[in-house]
Amino acid sequence: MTTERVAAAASTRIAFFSRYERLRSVTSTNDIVRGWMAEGTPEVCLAVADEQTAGRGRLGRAWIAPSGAALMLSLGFLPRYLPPDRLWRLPAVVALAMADAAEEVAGLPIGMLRLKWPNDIVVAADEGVRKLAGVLSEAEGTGTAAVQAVVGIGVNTDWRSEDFPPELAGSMTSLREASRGRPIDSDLLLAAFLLRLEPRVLALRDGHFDVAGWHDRQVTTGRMVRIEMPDGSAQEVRAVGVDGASGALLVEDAAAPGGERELLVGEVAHVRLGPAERDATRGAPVSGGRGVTS
Ligand code: BT5
Repeated sequence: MTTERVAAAASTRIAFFSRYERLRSVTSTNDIVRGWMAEGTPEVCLAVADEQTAGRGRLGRAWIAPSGAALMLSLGFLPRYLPPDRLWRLPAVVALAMADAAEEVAGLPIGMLRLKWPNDIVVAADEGVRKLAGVLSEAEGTGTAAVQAVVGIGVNTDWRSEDFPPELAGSMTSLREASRGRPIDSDLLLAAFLLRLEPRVLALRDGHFDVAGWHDRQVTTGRMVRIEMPDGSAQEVRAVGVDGASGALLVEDAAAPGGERELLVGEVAHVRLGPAERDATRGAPVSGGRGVTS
């Protein structure tokens, strides 16, 4: 897609948004959108920022992103069309639309970007996975007619590996690095993302969700994972899939009915991934990785 086509497409998409602001520096785009929703702004509203002074991840973790090297945005939804146990589909469609857009804008092979449950976008390499983007979903009024959800996403775009913060250098990547040095324009990525987001949100309103696409991008399936719980305990188990109804991660459990059990997003603090075993004859990752290293 050419720059002109993406720009034209993005401008027509603005009509989909009830409010769209591009901001220079904010604490967190999630806070901006939450404030708008408290004033009664309808869905879908969108805040994009060049810089965040208090960008955050889940469970109070920090999100670090220098100006000019990342795309940071939040979307506000009034998802009365989703039952409470399907709210997880909002951050999922944001992650899926961004993965599609990022592959196109960075010229990556389709399917190269994977989702690490619940909603990280990662690049899988032999030595492990590297995080490209993270999603923060915050809901209020769940189960009531006043339900609101703010979904924020941060993507490492034109960030060079030599500039990665030392504490993240071993676990993160950027679109620039994933595409072997191709310069990445965050505005183009934003436009491509908005193009892909709209049909996915319209589908959700109609009761549809791309379970197959979500399922296919999961990087955990067939791998050993280390599940860290909020109380500090941890367990190593084999992930066998994801559940398109509950959004849960499915893990092996010999004691459970059917030999597997569900882990819901709110129950888990962190998932670490073990290496995939390789099929020596074809070089493809296969189920059965053992040992958790990162
Ligand atoms: C996330 O949390 O991955 C959600 C990140 C959401 C960021 C967006 S930016 C726009 C909006 N406004 C906000 O304030 N937030 C959202 P979590 O799964 O908890 O991961 C956080 C962890 O990722 C940190 O503890 C670091 O280890 C790591 N991390 C921080 N910054 C990173 C980066 N730029 N790239 C890769 N990893 C990073």
